Amino acid sequence: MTNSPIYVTRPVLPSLSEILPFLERIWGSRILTNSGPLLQQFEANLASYLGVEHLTVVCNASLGLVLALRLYGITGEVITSPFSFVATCHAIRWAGAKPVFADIDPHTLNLDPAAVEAAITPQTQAIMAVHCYGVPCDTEGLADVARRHGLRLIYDAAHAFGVRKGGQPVVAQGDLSVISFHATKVFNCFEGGAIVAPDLETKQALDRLANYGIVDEVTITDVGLNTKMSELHAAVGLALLPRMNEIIAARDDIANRYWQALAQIPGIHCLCPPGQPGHNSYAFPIRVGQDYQLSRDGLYNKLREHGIHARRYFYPLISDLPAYRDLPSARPEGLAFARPAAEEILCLPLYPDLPAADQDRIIDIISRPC
Ligand code: T4K
Repeated sequence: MTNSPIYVTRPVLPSLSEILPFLERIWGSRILTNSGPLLQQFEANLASYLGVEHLTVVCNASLGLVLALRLYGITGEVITSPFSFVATCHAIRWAGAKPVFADIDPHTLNLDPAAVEAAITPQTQAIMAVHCYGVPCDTEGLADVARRHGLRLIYDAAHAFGVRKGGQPVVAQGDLSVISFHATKVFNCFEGGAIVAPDLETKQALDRLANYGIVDEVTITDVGLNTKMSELHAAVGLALLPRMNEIIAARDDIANRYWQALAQIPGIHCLCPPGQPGHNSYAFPIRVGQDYQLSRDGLYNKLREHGIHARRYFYPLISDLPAYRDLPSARPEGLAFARPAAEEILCLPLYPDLPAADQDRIIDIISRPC
């Protein structure tokens, strides 16, 4: 047991001996960025690990989402979830488009296709759905709505590294999917992300957008950005990737231990049952019901008193933030399931090397909070 704070997550790092050979290659070549050899190798290894053919690695998922929207020239309305990290909606604004909120399904916490369909107007151009906590969206339902209304379907797959649905990689769904490799994610490169593309032509277009729109020394075809990943970040990814099965299995074990201990407590509803095939145990969210002894915030504060930093992902709702709350779709009566989710959900500490004694302490406090 430790008295130091227990955070909601901790990144896994490659050992220094695992990363050193990659650093030696960088120092030897003095190629530091601009699609260097490590970045290219990382893209190939990553695509193979994820089971997809084409992807563009970028410096973070936020800019990946901006590029995805820019690729299709989307400046009209984009229907999205209010129950997500702010980056989802900020990306829509940075791309020059207009976010429109639709409600979530109370079970998956992801966009409800029927609510999406009800929010469509003549200005709607795209849907940006989030696989919240790595739980797959209703991809068939969303694809059906997108197809019938001629909309682009872009997935914020920030949480969905390695997730499979029906045996297939969930990041292969939709027009594009954007994964995050931030320090807080299942797989990290300190900072980073990837956009999964359906074909080589789309990948090449994304590569150009990620590098100012440059085709060659004298040809610049698009108003691109600089969203490249450096060789140093790619080195971290290359060194960590071979350990990902082991890392996800360790996360599953922690999630399973929580489930065994907490699922029977009155008022505590565990939202992501472990052992679901293809899940990545991104988080362990619990819903604190009326029949628990404390409110969600009461439990959050109680854990804090003990140095345990559980987090209220995602509170406040994006639609309640000053930048978005005046949008017509932000009215609370239209978000009947998202609002209670933001008020009742708490994500417990989960990372592969969370010590069992620390996890027992967390379980103990939740079991006997008063
Ligand atoms: N879409 C969704 C659905 C997302 O969740 C995110 C990011 C994005 C898009 C955008 O992806 P990126 O552009 O970041 O690639 C964190 C992360 O900063 C953010 O990446 C993440 N979602 C979000 C859910 O969580 P904070 O403000 O809660 O992070 P912070 O600094 O409080 O970190 C949480 C805990 O993690 C700390 O208490 C300790 C631990 N930690 C954190 C960092 C950064 C470490 O141990 N080491 C570290 O280096 O936003």
